[in-house]
Amino acid sequence: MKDLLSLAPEVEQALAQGAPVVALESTIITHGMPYPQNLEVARNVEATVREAGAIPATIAIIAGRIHVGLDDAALENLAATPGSEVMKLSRADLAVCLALGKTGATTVAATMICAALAGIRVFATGGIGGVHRGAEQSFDISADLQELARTPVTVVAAGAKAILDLPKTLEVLETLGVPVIAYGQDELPAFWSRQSGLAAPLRMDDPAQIAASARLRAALGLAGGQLVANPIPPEAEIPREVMIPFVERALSEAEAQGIAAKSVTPFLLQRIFELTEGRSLEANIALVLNNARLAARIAAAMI
Ligand code: PSU
Ligand code: MN
Repeated sequence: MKDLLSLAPEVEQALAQGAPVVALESTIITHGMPYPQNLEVARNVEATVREAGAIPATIAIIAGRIHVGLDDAALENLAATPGSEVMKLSRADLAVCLALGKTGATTVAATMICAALAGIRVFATGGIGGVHRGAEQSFDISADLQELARTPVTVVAAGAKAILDLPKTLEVLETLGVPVIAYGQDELPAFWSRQSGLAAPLRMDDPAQIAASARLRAALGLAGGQLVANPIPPEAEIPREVMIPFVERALSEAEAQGIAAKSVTPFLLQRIFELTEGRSLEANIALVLNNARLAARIAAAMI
């Protein structure tokens, strides 16, 4: 394992001392946001985790090794490389990327796997993948959902992206036995918006409760992690009724152009960015920073 896993010195030290560490994904950098905002966001998210008292560990595969914690040069290099030249890695792709000695960005699923290997139990991101609209035809259901059922990492996200079929995403998570915990409100948040029109299955108001339920899952011998759905701050949100027409338009364009498989999520995010004239990116940045803060508090409560 040592041959495959490279821990940044400060991450290794924090884990050895039992200090709080928060994992961060890299697909959001390579496939989720345009350059150079992606680099600025990646740096700001790390700084936010530090300010909140934890050590950040951004995860990516670089030249066939799993890196847990990237230095600034590695972060910059990843952010500046076009998404088309970096593999987008989920559970299915991880070992192939390593075997080929390639560079790849980890999705929520792959980041959870690498975090768990390193001994990190909390991970902050923007939004998880889920059940795509029309999945009854396309079968497009993100591997992120299965991963939450198998790998013991608490994932802090702003709900699932509103480009997805949220009711179906909740149903699949329920079937898989994944706790979906809204933070501080009864309603499931919908990424750019605080409201989704759907009741969240579970609610907690305190990071210590979230840490306790992670511990108790392990004590009960229950595999898998937890999804914490943290609403975007009110001042940064784009209300649901404003987002709906943009989302609908991006979805119909994707269908008309035959966008499929791994390209669906990056295509939709990029089109919504254009259609909202950058407003969706501002909201995306605010919610990721907000998730980084909460994840750091949960990681501290797990000590
Ligand atoms: N949320 C974002 N931006 C992103 C993603 C999520 O705000 O880029 C990425 C995550 O890495 C997530 C992936 O795991 O999209 C889901 O992709 P898919 O739908 O192909 O499983
Ligand atoms: Mn998919």
